[in-house]
Amino acid sequence: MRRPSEGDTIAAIATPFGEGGLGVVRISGPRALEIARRIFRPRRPPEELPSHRPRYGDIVDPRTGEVIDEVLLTYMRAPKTYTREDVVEISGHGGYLVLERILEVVLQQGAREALPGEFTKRAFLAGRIDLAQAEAVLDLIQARSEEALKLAQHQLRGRLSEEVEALKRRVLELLVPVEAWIDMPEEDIPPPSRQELRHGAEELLERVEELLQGYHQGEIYREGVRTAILGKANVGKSSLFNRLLGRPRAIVTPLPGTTTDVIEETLVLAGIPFRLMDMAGMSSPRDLVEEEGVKLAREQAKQADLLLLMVDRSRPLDEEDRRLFEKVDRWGRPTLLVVNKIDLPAAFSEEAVEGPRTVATFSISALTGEGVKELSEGMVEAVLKGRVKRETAELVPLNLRHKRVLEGVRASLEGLLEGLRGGMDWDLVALELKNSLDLLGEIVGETTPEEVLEEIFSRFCVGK
Ligand SMILES: Nc1nc2c(ncn2[C@@H]2O[C@H](COP(=O)(O)OP(=O)(O)OP(=O)(O)O)[C@@H](O)[C@H]2O)c(=O)[nH]1
Ligand SMILES: [Mg+2]
Repeated sequence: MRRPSEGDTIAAIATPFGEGGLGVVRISGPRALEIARRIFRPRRPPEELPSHRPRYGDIVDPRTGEVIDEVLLTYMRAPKTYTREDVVEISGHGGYLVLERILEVVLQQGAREALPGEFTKRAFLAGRIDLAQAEAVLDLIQARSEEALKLAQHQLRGRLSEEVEALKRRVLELLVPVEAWIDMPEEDIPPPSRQELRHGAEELLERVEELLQGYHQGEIYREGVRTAILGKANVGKSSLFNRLLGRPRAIVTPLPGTTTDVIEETLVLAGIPFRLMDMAGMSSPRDLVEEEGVKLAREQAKQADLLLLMVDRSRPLDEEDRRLFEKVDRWGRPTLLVVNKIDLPAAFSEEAVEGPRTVATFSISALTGEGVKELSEGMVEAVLKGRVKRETAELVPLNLRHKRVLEGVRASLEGLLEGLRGGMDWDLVALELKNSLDLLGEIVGETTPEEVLEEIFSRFCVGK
């Protein structure tokens, strides 16, 4: 068990800012009940606040006797609460301003305003949830799409934690005989088998690799697929951008050089968030603004997860198109070739295009919408085939922190395997195994340094 968090009583508005019909003020800590008694007047007797049962009544400012709001108040006695401390939740009806008034009287009665993530941090410190689960709460709050939500819920249920516990058990199984051999040389025990150790370490390494592969997949759902629409000026990039979004977000004109900045919007297709970017045409810039625009477009495109490379079929391909193809080849990003303006007479045929190495070609008209549905299906497919498997249930979601820690475990296991081949000292073998064990502990928060904890919990919003 970790140390319980003792000390002060915290409070915050737990529901998001805005015009919700209902809102919650949450109090946690040793003085929660006392504060509730002072500010709450039940509509009907008795006066007591039984645990885990909502009571109907009014919040009253004890200094003035003014009734602030009609509420449901629930007192929950420790330890069966989110934070494992005494918790009071007040559901008000009167909108955000009234919630702020309720919070104000709660603070006047001796609570302190909670820091972002402080409730969840207390839950973690009390051992109610582990760190991977706390992070899942965070992801849940920030989830951008349904799939991301599913992943986060999965993690909340402890999927990653289970995996990590299993890995730790296996490291321990390897470590125990080594430790025994080191610590009790006078006993009559046989030395550990290097062969078995090697097998064990190889198996572990394999599992760690598998987990690390899950990172990309989780990341795609969490962060979205950065998708850049790329092409010469005037080929119809902004028209496609608007068409995919289903609204006129970017300016479209017959003049080349219309778009100069990068415009980004999120588009969710089949549960995958695409961060769609419209940008300046990659043509010779005519002035400083266009020059900067082209530079920006190139930087974005280089880093994109997916490129939609667009050409205009109503005009012959030229030097600028070809130069762009070469660039795209060099960047090596997954690319869909989009042949636009097929409603106009063709100046070349798609088959004849010596394009860059592309995943697939799509012929569309951004003007009429023809072929755009197929293109969006192609975008989904490119992501699913290339990087994401659909069976999210099988996926163990990782965030960047988990990934870094697991990479540390991988390095440690690789070092161990190399050492075992070279006749490494038993002391060092034990050290590498212990190192892996410590690192694994970091994921669930047993050995996580205080700064890392601070950083994680500070990303929460207040009230969680
Ligand atoms: N006939 C036809 N015209 C199109 C199509 N797509 C775009 N256009 C027209 O082509 C012109 C340029 O379209 P934009 O969407 O602004 O092109 P862009 O690639 O964003 O241009 P820049 O921002 O200048 O690089 C506009 O007049 C559009 O109406 C299409 O599929 N068919
Ligand atoms: Mg444009």
